[in-house]
Amino acid sequence: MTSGGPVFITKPSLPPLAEIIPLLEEIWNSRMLSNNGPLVQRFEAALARYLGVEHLSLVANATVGLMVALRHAAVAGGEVITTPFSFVATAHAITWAGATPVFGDIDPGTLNLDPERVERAITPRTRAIMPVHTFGIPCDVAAFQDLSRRYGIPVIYDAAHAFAVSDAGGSVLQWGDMSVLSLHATKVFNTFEGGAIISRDRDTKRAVDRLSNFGITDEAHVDTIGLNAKMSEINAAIGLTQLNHIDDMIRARGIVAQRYMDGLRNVNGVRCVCPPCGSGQNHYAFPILVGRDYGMNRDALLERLKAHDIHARRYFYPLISDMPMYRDLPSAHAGFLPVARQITSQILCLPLYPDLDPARQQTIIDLVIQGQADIGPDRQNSRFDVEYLARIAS
Ligand code: T4K
Repeated sequence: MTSGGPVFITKPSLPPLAEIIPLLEEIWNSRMLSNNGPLVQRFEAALARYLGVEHLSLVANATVGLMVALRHAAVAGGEVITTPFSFVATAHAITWAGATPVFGDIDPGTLNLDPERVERAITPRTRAIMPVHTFGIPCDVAAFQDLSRRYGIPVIYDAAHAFAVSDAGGSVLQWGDMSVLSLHATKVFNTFEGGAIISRDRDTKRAVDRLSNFGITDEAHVDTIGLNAKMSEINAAIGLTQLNHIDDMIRARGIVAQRYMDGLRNVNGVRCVCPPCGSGQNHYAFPILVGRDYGMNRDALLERLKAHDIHARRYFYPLISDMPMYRDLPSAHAGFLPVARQITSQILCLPLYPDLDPARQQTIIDLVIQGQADIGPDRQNSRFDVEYLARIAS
């Protein structure tokens, strides 16, 4: 066991307490705590400016944000094509919106939903496509745009991981009909809990805002079945102060990611999953794939790190399509999702946050390097696959 305390997958960044006090005083003085108060309005405008998008709505978290976006797309009673390789909120939001998730396989390079597989899954019941920019790696946005245009189906991005991610054309959040960001404690930019819906136009933003506020249009009128998805003033106060530091936080993440890249570049059987060079990355996560030619299987490496009080995470394992509430869907059949199945058995996200101690990070790198030579009984990935299938079936 190495000393130095536990290292978790992430450690939320916080602004200096002193910066937040004046905003708390504003709240205490105004007694406006929620319902599109002054700090929410200020933060909404500031965040839209920072992200380079025009129509942004703050919400309580990404899960309700996705529910609102899907509700606006009127998906109820139909199907929404999505990825099985994501956090369970992706599929749950579809189900809560009254639709059935249809799982498509993923691209082995980006780990994102594969547009070709999506096209094959489109039926007259398809109401939307919901890709995820997994780990902040941009989806093939042009291909999804093309599908959307040809079939007349909206694309709603689960952009929970894609804060400040951009490509040559600017923010990836500009693509699709709507994108939903998470501002949760574990994300690149956090407001403790929070989220944001980016809409393509003003009318969509208006509709989204109404849906997030019970469907209320004015004191005497409610014109749709909305829900309470509002962000509170205190979350907005945190967001406003976090904005002062976000560039430094992303830069620091980049340094940590680069140290992993340098340290793990030549490890046999380990592939670092990285966004394409030159894109505006946010370094949300550092996923590696532990292949069959590594010295042990993924779970053995996870345990080895744990023995040193280092808590890597298997994001995302199991596949959503293997969870009890989804595994009987026709699209969840293992044979349809060979890439996702392979990736979920190999994926491991290493701890990454701005102030990760370089010495502790070196321990992580050393342990991964040592594992490549450690050919023992744990190495049997094929056995792992069998165990995985048995576990999810039980
Ligand atoms: N779509 C996608 C693709 C998502 O990944 C997510 C959320 C969503 C939608 C929904 O977004 P939100 O509705 O949450 O806005 C965590 C997060 O709770 C979840 O937000 C996130 N994705 C998911 C990938 O990770 P858990 O259950 O793995 O978190 P937990 O509690 O095990 O925390 C991980 C580690 O982080 C802990 O070991 C310690 C550290 N931690 C965590 C929290 C909450 C802290 O140090 N401080 C904290 O406050 O789900």
